[in-house]
Amino acid sequence: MADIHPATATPILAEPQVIRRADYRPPDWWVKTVALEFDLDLSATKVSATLEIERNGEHDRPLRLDCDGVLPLTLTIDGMAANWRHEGDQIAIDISAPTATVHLTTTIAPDTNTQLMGLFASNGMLCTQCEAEGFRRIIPFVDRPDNMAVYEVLLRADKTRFPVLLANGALVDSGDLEDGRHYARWHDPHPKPSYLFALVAGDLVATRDHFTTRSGAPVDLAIYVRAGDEGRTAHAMQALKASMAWDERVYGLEYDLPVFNIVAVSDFNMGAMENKGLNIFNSRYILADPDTATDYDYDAIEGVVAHEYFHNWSGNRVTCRDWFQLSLKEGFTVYRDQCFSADMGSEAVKRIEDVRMLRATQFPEDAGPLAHPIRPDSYMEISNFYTSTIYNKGAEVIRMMATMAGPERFRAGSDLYFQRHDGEAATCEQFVRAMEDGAGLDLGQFRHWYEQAGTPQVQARLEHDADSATATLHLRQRFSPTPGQPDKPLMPIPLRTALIDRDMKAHRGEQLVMLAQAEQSVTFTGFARPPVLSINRGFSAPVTMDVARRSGDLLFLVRHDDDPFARYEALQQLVIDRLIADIGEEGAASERAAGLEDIVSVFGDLVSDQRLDDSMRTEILSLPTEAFLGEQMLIVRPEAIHSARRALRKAIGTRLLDQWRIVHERASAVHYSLSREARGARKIKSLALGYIASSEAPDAGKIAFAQFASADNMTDRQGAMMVLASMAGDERESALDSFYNRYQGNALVIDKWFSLQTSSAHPKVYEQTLELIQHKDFTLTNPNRVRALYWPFVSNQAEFHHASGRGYRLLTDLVLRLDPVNPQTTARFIAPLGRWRRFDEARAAMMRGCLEQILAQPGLSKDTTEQVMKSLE
Ligand code: B3K
Ligand code: ZN
Repeated sequence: MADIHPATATPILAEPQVIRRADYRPPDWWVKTVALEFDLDLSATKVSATLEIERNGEHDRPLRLDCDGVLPLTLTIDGMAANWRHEGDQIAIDISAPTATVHLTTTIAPDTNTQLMGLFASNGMLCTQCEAEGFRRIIPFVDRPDNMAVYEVLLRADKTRFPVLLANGALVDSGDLEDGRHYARWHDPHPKPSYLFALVAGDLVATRDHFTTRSGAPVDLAIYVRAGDEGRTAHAMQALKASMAWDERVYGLEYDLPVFNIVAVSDFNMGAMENKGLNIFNSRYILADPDTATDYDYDAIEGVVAHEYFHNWSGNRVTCRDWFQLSLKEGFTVYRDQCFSADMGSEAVKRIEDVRMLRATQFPEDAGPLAHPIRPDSYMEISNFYTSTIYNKGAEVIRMMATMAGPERFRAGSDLYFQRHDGEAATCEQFVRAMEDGAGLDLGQFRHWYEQAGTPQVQARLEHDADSATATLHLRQRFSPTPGQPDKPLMPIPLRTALIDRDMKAHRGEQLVMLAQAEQSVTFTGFARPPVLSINRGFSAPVTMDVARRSGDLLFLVRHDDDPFARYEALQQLVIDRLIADIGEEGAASERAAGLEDIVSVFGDLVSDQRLDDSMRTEILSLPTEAFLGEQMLIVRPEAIHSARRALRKAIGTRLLDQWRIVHERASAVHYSLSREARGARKIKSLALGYIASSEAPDAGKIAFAQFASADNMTDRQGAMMVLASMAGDERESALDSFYNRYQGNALVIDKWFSLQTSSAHPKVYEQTLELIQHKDFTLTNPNRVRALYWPFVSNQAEFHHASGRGYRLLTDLVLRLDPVNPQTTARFIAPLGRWRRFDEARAAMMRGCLEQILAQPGLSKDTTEQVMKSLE
């Protein structure tokens, strides 16, 4: 086996090299066409590649091919054996002619590839993940997104073990070979970068459907899963067809191949991958039926299927020139999938969910040592830059352009972008220019949103003058320094604003106020009495707002604002102010805090407010997380936050107990369906159950167990299980056991079983987590399982930040064990330790100590090294 190059992590010995955006140069040689042949086998796959290459310009530099753990076993140039030399993580070959045919062969071992990058094995099947730099783990190549080539792929494999053979594009030939083997030849006519290459081989079954594009082209659709899972693909297929129709209707973009294949795999580093014509998915974003998937899972599937489909244009037809432009495809595609999901369901609820996600993941990133602009200037390991900033803040930046332009002009901008850059590898700057030219926007100052890290802070104050009957809005923007960016230029911040009349409980129309200067005032006329300020409606700008507003005004907005997001926001602010005051923090928030009576009373009104549907009602009545409350404080106090929030939940639960019982009963009477009403009923049902449990009503355990036991769907079952998991008593144990026994063997549901326990507020959650790490179903080689166990624990603020430091040690132990197996997944777990500056000295010292211990580990991956080094800076 000496000629096999196992795809293991390359240990790094020195500090990883920094790659800079300013150093971009086009490649010295283009690869124009690629013919690949694979003899597929779990432990030894033979790969051969024939590359037609072309010198780029006048120079005598060698052809350089990127490689990571694979070297050529044979290499010829125009049929003649050629010499190559190793230069860092590339091989170099001298070539004198302007064009040449390069042929190389190698052998790789997919079954030892635990990093899940390149070609890897999962449950006996073979599949690839090449973004960002996985292709170089299959064959040495010009592995960068600006090299776009046409691919033809010949797959050969044992017919019994790998009856299905898939690659990008369309099948052009297939047939049987000797010795029980068979072959399939695929051709993709669209030039693409290597990161979009994919192949799949396995024993899979397909669910099939059809779509006809607006111009009449037929498309065969298929979703491939393991036998037994085919009954759980209908929702994903439905989402795919809806996405295809939506992109035609909203963006005028049609699909461009005769087949669209999706494959679900259980071992996958992220959600899914948009390979041209062959999307590969983490099975959690494909498989769903009412018994195993929650309503939330259904929505996530719809969103991810749409996201990957939309990449066919925003990512594949127009790709990225280099990885610094990642947000060009990711920010835009997230914005597109957000709008799609809003259209499919409730726009208001979707906006709240997206903002909640942004605040939970991106705002902390922007305020910490890993802060970076949506178009970064440098990186060590590109896998570390698939961040909430690139994705979610990137989407907010596109959304601001859409808000400023309005729908029609935004569409004109996007039309121009696709028309200008179709078939190209483009830059963020080119997107902005297309928006300027097509939408007629001046985005000169707006470009700072691409360059600058950190969340802008906006202060707003409304001043009323009775004599002139005017209201003047005073605005100010501020920025905190972020790593490498001590001073920041001013940004244009679009704020959707309305001034609401106190008597009429209405406004005269919303305005878009552009805050572009450090301080700015806008005067509104015709206000004899002071109106109530509603600002950053719909969360039109990704900023933190500090609005000088009395609690009475917030209570007014909760009751009367016609912008659903603003209503949600007003109640969140009331609750945050109250909790900050309860924790004993001084400052403006505490001073303006409403009394508990007022908060309970507004909750009571909203529980039965007829203008709200149940889904929106649940969003509004959910308390902010402990982690989000921590974000509001200079120094996070985990125990104080935990007990203050718990006390408020108990008060709301106890005082409104009768109402929660009524809501729970009303919602329990609604039969299961996927209608909006039924889904809303399930959502409010588990929220009501949570408040009943918080009230410590003696029958709470019984009600929760009854919901668990009688549930005919996963939403109700998991909702009840979440409440039970935090309670003491027999009901908890018996529900957990029955849940486990019922779903043993269903990996996605067993993931839930792990998460339910490690996210709970049970006093013994730490001990339970230790036991789960030893559970026979726990494994480090499946990223879903690792995340299912550890991520809820790490996000469980009071537990992870336990004063003893035991939470930090538990995470450190994971990082040290997981890094040699899967560096990409490991590196994601560094950020929670990197937040040490926000904690008291004792905790900060322990968190730093853990980071130092990790850095001292010999052979630590480049991925983890980068995150730890930045976190310690
Ligand atoms: N483009 C992929 C992400 C690839 C991540 C590589 N580390 C999925 C997506 O954003 O659609
Ligand atoms: Zn994406």
